[in-house]
Amino acid sequence: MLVTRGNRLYKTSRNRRRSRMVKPIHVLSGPNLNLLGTREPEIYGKDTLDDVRTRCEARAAARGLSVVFRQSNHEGVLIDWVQEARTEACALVINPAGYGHTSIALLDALKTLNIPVIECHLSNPAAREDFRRHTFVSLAATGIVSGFGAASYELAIEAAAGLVGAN
Ligand code: CA2
Repeated sequence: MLVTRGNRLYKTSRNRRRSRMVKPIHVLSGPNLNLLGTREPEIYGKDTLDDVRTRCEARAAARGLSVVFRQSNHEGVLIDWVQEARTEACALVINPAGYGHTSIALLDALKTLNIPVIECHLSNPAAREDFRRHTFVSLAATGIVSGFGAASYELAIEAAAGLVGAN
């Protein structure tokens, strides 16, 4: 059985079962990603966000973990969810979408976290327009996964699982 102590996971035997269960990985997606799969498949792939959710859930389950998967078009809602992750998540995966390039408020919220933060992008913003080359969110990220389409989210789940010790 896997249990948490701080942000790390530990295995315990049945007779030494601890009451605290592993917290989920929170996966946040920013503005317009609710439309994923409906346009620009050559950049973002054909998967819908629901497909991405299914893939994340399967990856996490294979590591004995669960995910809370959410999307919002609103900066303040994303910030509220980042703050919630402070106490409710073992790690955070975030695709900030356009807000990654603009939002100091989102960066400030992410800097309050004491859990691994994996920034994730479907495309590789560094290989696109100049204005995508700077991402404020990266300043608070433990690591970044970009350019693998929906698989970026799965790789981010793998990275998060590794960082919290769910190997
Ligand atoms: O590559 C990524 O995941 C991005 O975060 C996607 C953002 C873009 O602003 C970033 O530079 C890179 C754009 C999200 C647009 O959402 C879509 C809506 C419909 C179809 C596909 C994507």
